Amino acid sequence: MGTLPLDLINVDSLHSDEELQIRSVVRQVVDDRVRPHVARWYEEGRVPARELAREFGKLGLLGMHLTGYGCAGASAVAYGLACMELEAGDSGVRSLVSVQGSLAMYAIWRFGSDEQKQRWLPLMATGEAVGCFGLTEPDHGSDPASMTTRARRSGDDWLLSGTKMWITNAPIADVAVIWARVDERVAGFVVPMDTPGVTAREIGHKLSLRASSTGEVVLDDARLPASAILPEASGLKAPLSCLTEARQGITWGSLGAARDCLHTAIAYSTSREQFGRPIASFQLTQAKLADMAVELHKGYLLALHLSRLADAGTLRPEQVSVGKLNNVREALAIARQCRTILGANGISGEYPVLRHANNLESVLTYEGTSEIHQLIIGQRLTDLPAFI
Ligand code: TGC
Ligand code: FAD
Repeated sequence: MGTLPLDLINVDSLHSDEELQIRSVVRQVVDDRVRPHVARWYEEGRVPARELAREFGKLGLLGMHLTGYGCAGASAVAYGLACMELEAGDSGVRSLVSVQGSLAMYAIWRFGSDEQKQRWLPLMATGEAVGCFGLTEPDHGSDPASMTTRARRSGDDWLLSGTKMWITNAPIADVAVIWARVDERVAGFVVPMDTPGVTAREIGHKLSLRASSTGEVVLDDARLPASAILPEASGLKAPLSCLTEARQGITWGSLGAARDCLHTAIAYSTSREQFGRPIASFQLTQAKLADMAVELHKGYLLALHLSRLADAGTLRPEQVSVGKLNNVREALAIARQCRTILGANGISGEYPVLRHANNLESVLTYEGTSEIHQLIIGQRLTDLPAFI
């Protein structure tokens, strides 16, 4: 199998041998370690995240686009291909890797002290330590500038108080990057999860991203040494630049989920017969398949173009919004359309399609909702901010 079903426009020819090699290694690990189990993980709402983290660490997938400290130093394109293959398994599995590498590790790598980097990055690159990233709060999601989590001085120490909500990996994490207000400015803190005053609770009853651990983090006067602050992070720009990293992985990853749905729909419709013929022989089915393949290939070219800009060092945040908005929106439309092709089987966990569709509902919301990305693009087009 090529990168996309039938690879209609030969996107494989746009990649180096090394990129294609990374793709096939990640595809293999997903086939071996994720695909056979993921329907059960999803159903049970449990995933062996720490075990997977160590396996992904061995393959160099954690913080793979970062350099030094045991990180692989891969290109943005290679990282994107890895995200695509992981999310073809499940969005929750890709989330595990993006939160670790693009959010928690990136924040420490980009804004941390030498001591913070030496202590955490090598452990996180191997998956021995799992990280999480706490920006969202119960009352402040799209508008993190209004956060109420605060850090105040107590002698040389810091005391952190507040609540972070919807934090991927929090219940299983060893360390959190927590964003908090210090006076009027936003600052970042590296918080070991066993710090007294820090508790993480699993959020239950999720109907989406069930193969991923999501939690609430409560900080109740959690005492941290002076050295816990990220010295290079000043203001909201710091966490937002971490989001720019993670949104690139999502631009690719969402295509993986869509690809898996389209593969399933093609295989199903060519074998399922109604009215004495395969349902794939009906023109209405073929129109659906063709339209989905076209969107998938367009999204691929967009993701590749943006990652090449990232590798050239010229990618801008609003360009990332174009990718995240389009590719997640189209991936969700593809997943829903594929579900119709599977008929009643489309709602069964025996097939991956509704699981992907349900997951993509979270992906549409996290890392900036589709509306927020529309507004970011709108601001660029008009020079008029419409957030407030
Ligand atoms: P605004 O005044 O626009 O910006 C403040 C400063 O930040 C700069 N900036 C960025 N820099 C890098 N990357 C970006 N994406 C940036 N966006 C803005 C900006 O230039 C400015 O710099 P400076 O030097 O002037 O100070 O800030 P605002 O308060 O008006 O907010 C803008 C808005 C709404 C776009 C932003 O708040 C936003 O993106 N909101 C969405 C929140 C969000 O995406 N949260 C995600 C939480 S993490 C998560 O969901 C993980 S999911 C798990 C997984 O990934 O798998
Ligand atoms: P709100 O901000 O309340 O938005 C609700 C609705 O209002 C949306 O449709 C939104 O687009 C719309 N809206 C808001 N403001 C405007 C506006 N100005 N104009 C037009 N429409 C607007 N966060 C983390 O920090 N770390 C994580 O690891 C993390 N993991 C997550 C995992 C999952 C499974 C999920 C579901 C979320 C996760 N999040 C995480 C949180 C995620 O980033 C937020 O849910 C997201 O930013 C949206 O915030 P909200 O849910 O509070 O929605």
